[in-house]
Amino acid sequence: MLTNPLTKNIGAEDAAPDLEAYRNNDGYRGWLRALKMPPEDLIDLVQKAGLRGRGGAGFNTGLKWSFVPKDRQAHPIRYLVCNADEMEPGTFKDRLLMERDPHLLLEGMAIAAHAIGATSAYIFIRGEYHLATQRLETAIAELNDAGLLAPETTGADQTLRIYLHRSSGNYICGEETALLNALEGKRAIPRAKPPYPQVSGLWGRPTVVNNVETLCNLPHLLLHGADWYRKLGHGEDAGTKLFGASGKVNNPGLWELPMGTTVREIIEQHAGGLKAGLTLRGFLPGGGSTDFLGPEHLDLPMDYDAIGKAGSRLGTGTITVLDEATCPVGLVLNLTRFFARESCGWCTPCRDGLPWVVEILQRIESGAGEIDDLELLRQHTSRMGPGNTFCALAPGAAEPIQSALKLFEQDFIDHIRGGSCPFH
Ligand code: L3W
Repeated sequence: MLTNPLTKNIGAEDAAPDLEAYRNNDGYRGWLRALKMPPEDLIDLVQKAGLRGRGGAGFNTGLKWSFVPKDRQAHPIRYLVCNADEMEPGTFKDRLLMERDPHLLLEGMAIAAHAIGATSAYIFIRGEYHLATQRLETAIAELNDAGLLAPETTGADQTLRIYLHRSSGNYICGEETALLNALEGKRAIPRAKPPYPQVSGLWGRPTVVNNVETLCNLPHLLLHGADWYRKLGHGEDAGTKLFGASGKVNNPGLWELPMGTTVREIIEQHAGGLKAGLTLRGFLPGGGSTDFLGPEHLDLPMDYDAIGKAGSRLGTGTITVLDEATCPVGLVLNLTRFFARESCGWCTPCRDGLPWVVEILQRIESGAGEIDDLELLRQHTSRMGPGNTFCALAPGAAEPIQSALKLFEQDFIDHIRGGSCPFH
């Protein structure tokens, strides 16, 4: 039985299957099956399969689709948007999928569009993803030329149109409502939620925003069923996931593994362990906007709830490893500089708070900090917490800082007392 649905077409060579090769390998069969199902049954199937959003929040995908209004006469126009604006620090999973198997994503989009009744679908892609853009453009043209998205195949009233939109913005464009504003040609600032996009999204119409990897799970889920999909996971969560590791490991990269694979297996087996002479001090489980966990959490399964209960988030599932020879203050400063630069400036705690935090971290890292700065950091980051901003950027940026202050407080104190960075 298939155990690597996301990467089954990805070989050693840097190439992507064209439409013919993709179809010869079960391609678009999941979608043809989906087309025979009433949308409600399709939504139910995906919900029961337990597929959770792979963009970082882990919201149940079928449940998200179920919020789209059922009454098609009252809501004739609906949109599907694929969030391909991958910019989370340490995260490079969606890029692999788009570059190496673009038809898998397009098939997933066609399935999702059928489920929610969308006849227009957008891929909002990070502007720097040149190769992925090129390969998706080619794949969309192949699909259109083959007439596969036309009513004769889909049975829908209209052809499904898939548009590729290159982002000219920054990290905040990956937040789903800022993304919708950017697609509408407006300034990319988050909108208040509720209303959630499923009810009022692009141009005020019901809209589902799904991450690339989430959509790539759909073709094989349809082909092999919900039970098969659930059993792919080793723990509480269903399916497989592209897990990654970066930092001073021997073999940084990405691997498709069952949900629930332990952190230890990813770091020691797949990433080949830390480089000679280094030991693990901590790790960010899934991107720069998650909390650090320590070596005592190495045997945790990479599941949403298990990582959540340990005090962090699975996020994007791409682990950043911190070794004991790397300065945690410098690492956190680097991340915070990124988040401060990428803030859209809409909310005060983010626009003004993050540059303040950068200034304090910079002071500490350079050895010019004072012991009161630690309390200042705690205060500033607590003011960025959930509920104080429109979106998750500032609360996410606060997570590595707050957890570093708990786990590595002595390093901050050593910088201040020693008057310089002990790692230099
Ligand atoms: C209806 C409700 N829908 C939630 C939907 C919502 C959205 C999804 C998740 O941030 C995280 C963030 C980053 N009724 C609903 C509902 N929904 N409640 O579910 O929503 P939410 O608000 O939990 O999260 P979010 O704003 O989408 C995502 C973190 O991911 N992250 C960042 C990843 C970045 C990338 C990238 O660069 N591509 O993936 C990593 O950890 O910090 O916490 O669709 O509509 N009651």
